Amino acid sequence: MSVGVRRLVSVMLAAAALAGCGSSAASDVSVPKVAPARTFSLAGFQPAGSVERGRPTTISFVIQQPNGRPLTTYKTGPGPHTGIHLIIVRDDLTYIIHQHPPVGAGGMVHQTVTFPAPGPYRVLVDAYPNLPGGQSNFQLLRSVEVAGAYDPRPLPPFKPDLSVDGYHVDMQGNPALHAIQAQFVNVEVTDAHGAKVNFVPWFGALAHAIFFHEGSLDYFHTHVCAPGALNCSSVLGATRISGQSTSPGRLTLGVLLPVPGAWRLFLQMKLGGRVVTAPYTLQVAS
Ligand SMILES: [Cu+2]
Repeated sequence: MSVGVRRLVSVMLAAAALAGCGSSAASDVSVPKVAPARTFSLAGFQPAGSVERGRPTTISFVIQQPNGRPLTTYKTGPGPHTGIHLIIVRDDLTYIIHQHPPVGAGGMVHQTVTFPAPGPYRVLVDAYPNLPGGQSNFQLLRSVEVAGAYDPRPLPPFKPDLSVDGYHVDMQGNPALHAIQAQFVNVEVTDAHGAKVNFVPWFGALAHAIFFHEGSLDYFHTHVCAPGALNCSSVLGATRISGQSTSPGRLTLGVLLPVPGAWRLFLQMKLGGRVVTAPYTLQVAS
């Protein structure tokens, strides 16, 4: 998420807090009127209240343009940077849900998800609008509370080799990562018999690397594509980065993170017809 978006979000939250305190405040207190932000926003977001774990829940919203009209046209075509990406993480980064909901009539978006456990969740809508001269993408945020006792877990330490759904995912070395620097990390993926897997495109990429910062939940997202693939790179400031896979079982991930600290990487790929998520804790120096 860009600093600009974060600033806007905090301005909007401050505006909401101001509006919300009107009911209990004395009536002679004058609250300055805050003009509506000229930005994209989520309208009609559901669920409005807390939800239950383990039960299908429909998330729905419309993205409202700065001019107040619903956003109905999104980028299409090759590569992963199309449409809407709905990414939901529990605040402690123990769970992730990643979906690509279709956009319905009037820009309405519906996606049914099942929250796995109680606690607060960050809902991140990463949108790629198809607007002339517009920005390539932006993120909008909401929170959803899943009822029940929240038992937050600390991030586990970095562990290079993971067993996930019968696959072996092995990050080569313990990478020395730095904020703002574009770096590459190699990952090997083998199946239960030790054979190198064949990566297949899933939503425009052979693998998706989704990064969230511990605590602040800052976000970045890079992709691994086949050589010569179109629209694979992600942009942070003036830097572009994309990962590559030139042989079976081997991914070269692009890592480019805006701030130092502990990050959780969710590495996702489609193997054997289902999405496999390998989570890594990465320490990023300044
Ligand atoms: Cu992706």
